[in-house]
Amino acid sequence: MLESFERYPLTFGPSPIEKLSRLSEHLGGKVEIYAKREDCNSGLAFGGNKIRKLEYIVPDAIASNADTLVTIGGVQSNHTRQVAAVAAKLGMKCRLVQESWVPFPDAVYDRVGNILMSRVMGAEIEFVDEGFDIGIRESWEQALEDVRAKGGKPYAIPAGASVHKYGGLGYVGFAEEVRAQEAAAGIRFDYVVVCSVTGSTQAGMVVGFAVDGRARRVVGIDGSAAPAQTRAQVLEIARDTAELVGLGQEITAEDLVLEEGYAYPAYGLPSEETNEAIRLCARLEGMMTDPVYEGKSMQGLIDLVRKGRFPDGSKVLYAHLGGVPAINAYSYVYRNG
Ligand code: 5PA
Repeated sequence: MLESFERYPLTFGPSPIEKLSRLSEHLGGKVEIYAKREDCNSGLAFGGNKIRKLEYIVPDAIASNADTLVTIGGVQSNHTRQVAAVAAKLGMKCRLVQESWVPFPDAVYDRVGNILMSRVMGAEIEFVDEGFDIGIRESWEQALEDVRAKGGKPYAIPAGASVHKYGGLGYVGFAEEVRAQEAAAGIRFDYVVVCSVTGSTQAGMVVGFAVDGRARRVVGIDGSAAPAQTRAQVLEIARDTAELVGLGQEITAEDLVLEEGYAYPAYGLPSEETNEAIRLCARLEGMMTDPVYEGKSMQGLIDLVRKGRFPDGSKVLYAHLGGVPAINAYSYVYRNG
């Protein structure tokens, strides 16, 4: 489906799939859990889901003759760190708007983890005192204007590289990659579990898996704590992406599964249950997840397995989308492990 789109390689190649045997056993052994390791998909500053999305956006940025990538996220945004890495790799400048999406008081919240790396990679960083919102922001539009006013040529990448005409393509490619890995291994996954916030990760998967009738087997776990907005954005991106790639079938609201029960108490803040899931997965599998995104989707996965949501014998693929650097900004929460 992606043959007619240009792709600029930024990843190592297909990301590995591994079986989480000890976690599967711990949860009763009736469901086989696997992880697709998007958290180690690239050598660009620890990689993650945005690197895969950016492979289909970068050709457009290069063609536009831009000299500066401009994007937005929270202070500990993984997305802004990945855009900073890609800009460095391309020899472009990078301008980042970091809004106060998470009211978190850790003393070094704005010094460590993602933002530390963005600084080291040379991005120009601007803090804006605005709360969480996945929509198009005035601060980002102003940053684009500011780059232009100073004689630069900006290229606009929205939050999470999501509401961009090519934002959904990377995760259509993920589905195609999974199909090839399934064929090679002689297995087939019954469900895919994925964290959803700005939406293009899940949207791309829904389109990619619609090809073989598995759109509704993509189980989104909301991490935004604003699920109505995330749901609407996933649906819009999925529809636009379906049309763009010529899917030949319509994506409806019923095709979109989004579990809303795990993002509490707020976006970016882990609950005790999220922290238990992070510890359980770390202690059984040595696989780290973060308190903002993947810890919540891991919590969702564990809870849904325990509740019997996946029939016995199911193979469930957990998409690990990255994000671990942010855990450094929560050092006090994990001071005793
Ligand atoms: C993010 C997003 P989508 O935004 O495509 O729905 O992906 C959610 C998601 N897991 C899941 C990790 C590790 C993520 O980083 N992060 C954002 C960021 O600014 O980092 C876009 C919100």
